[in-house]
Amino acid sequence: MPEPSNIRLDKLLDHPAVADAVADVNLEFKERIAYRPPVCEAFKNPITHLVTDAQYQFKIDKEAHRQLSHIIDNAVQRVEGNDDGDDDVVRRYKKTRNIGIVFSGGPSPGGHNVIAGIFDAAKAANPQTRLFGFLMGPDGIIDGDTVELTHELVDRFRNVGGFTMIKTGRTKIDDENKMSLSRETCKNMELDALVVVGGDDSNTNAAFLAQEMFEDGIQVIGVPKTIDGDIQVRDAGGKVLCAMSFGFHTAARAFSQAIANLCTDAGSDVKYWHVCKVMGRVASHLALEVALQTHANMTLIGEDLADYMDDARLEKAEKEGVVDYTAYGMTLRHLSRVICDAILDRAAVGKNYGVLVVPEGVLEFINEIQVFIIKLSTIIGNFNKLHDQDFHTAFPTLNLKLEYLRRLVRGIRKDVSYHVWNARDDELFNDIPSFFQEGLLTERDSHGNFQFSQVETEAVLLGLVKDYLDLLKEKGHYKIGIQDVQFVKTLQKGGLDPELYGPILFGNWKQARFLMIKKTIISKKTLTSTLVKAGFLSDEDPIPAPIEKIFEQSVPKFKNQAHFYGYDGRGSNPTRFDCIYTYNLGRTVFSLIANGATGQMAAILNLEQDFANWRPIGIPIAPLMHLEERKGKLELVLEKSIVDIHSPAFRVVKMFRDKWLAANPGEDHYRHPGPIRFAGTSEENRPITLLLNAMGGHLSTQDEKVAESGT
Ligand code: FBP
Repeated sequence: MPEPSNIRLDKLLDHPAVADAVADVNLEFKERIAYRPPVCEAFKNPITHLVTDAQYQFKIDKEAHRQLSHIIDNAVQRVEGNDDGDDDVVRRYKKTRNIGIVFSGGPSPGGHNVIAGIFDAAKAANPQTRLFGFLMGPDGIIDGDTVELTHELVDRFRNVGGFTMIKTGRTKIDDENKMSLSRETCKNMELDALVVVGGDDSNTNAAFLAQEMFEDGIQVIGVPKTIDGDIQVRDAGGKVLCAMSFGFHTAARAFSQAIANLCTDAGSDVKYWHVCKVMGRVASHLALEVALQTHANMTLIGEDLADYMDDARLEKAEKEGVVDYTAYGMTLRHLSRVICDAILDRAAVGKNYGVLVVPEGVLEFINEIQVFIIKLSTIIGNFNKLHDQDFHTAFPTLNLKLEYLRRLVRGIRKDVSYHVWNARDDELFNDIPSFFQEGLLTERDSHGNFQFSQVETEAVLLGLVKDYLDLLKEKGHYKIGIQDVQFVKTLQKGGLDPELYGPILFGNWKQARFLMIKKTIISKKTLTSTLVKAGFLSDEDPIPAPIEKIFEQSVPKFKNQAHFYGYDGRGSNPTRFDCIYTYNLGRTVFSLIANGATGQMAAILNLEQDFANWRPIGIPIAPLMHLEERKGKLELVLEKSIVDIHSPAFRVVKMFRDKWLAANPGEDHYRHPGPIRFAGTSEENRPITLLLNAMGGHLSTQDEKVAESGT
């Protein structure tokens, strides 16, 4: 190899190593796009047919009957291979079609494989069939912005993350104008079918589009997408139809890898608490999976916090014969105390570090925040109704707004809102950092729609945690435990007798491996006076160096690092599980289209089992819809699925909480799921929540005991 100084620039650029480095594709990428996921048994036949599966029943909403009459009677359909279709069936299956596909909402790893699956199945059935991608999400349908999906285009994105092929957008087709523009686009393009790849709202949209275009003969099929994992479908009897939306596994694995690395770092330099907010707009599914994947020291689960009951308050209320609604659900302040307890418990055994996982949507489950939103909207609404000036003009600064709220507590009876805001509200509200108070006080609609995702949740919590830790430190409760052997060594090295000093300094001398400096010793001054009182020192003497050293080691400095895991994991290349899942979802979509279905959502049964047992199905969307309040109106929507606190996955996490907190002298229990590897066998793994929840039912008390003992 020539000396670096002798390489001419043109030669340097020709060098294979340089060419590799500057190429946009690397080996892993090449392997990805060359990979062809296996297909479910049904797709090995040249054509498929649909078989209605009557074992699945739904409790149908009257309004869904009224608004979605064309598709409400749809049933669950199994996609099966068809060997002996007559000519007519084959002709219908293989007819030339135009199919449009749209991505809707946030990107979710595997979306490109949905397209690839539809594309391969459609082209295999009939090479003349044309597929179109709507650009930039539903706006592409409304505006008629499309790109034809060619072999060349599809092949560039196989098994690759993101939605870069056709992009995505969050527009909802939620009014008559947008609906009729969309219908016009589909008609003008002579589409046979429209495929909506999206979350709960997008699949709701898919149902309405299916209804709208039923008489035009345009079929609409939905695909369950979202990293949040909150599309999980069961029938009325609880039988699972869709266990997990696609992309969840990849995002959870990406977050988990990064968080597991932080666990290693935290346990190495032992000085930071890492606070990791993980995406999931509302539901805490991703945080739960991260807990299972990483065994981080503490993971908050919003749904669990909402379930909290303050027994002391309930008891008091019962004695007084009143109902205390504030006893249900956890307050922010209480939550910060729970976090502080964990920090204190670890500090007591010398671990002034750790990893805390916070779900993005946690505030959604804090009762008092919901109550604030409603109360403040009412107060602002009342003010605006009664005065010439609007609330925000009358009180332009946060201080003025807060002062107005305080006046309400003092009871300005002429203001109709005086009974809405009480002293407890004021007290809790004053606990909240000012930027969050400001956020809560900004104008919103009468039902208080609030953008939780825009709030720095971790900052809100950390602010409260730090304040309380300071208080605990002042009171002498927050200290770092000192290992007994270390104390003995330090004192002996400095020529002092540990047996003499131990009982003076520590509250638990000889009782534990980690010694806690007495609560009354909170400063060098109090340390000196303790030693003076014990007769070990006179007022003028300096504190002996070894004692001072031990004291300093016992003084906690809470240092934290905040992280947000969201967009990065959402943009990750899919795990092998998501590659295979999404490709087969795409094949399922085409089978549903080719067999004339509409208003169905593609899904795969038995995702938790071996691939050989995966079964493609169509789930009717309309029977799943129910009425929910949205922007002040009752609307038919597909229900979001939040974490079930009785599910095996949550129960396991709950049982292992203490073990993973590791507030004892032993090791931490961090788990390293490793990177998302495309090759090898580890990527055959499925989401752990999926595996656990497939066990169904509840764990027996015996199981819980076994788990708690960690054996
Ligand atoms: P979808 O429900 O559309 O899949 O999006 C989910 C999500 O990734 C949430 O986890 C997150 O809160 C939100 O999108 C972020 O939205 P945006 O991309 O608009 O910032």
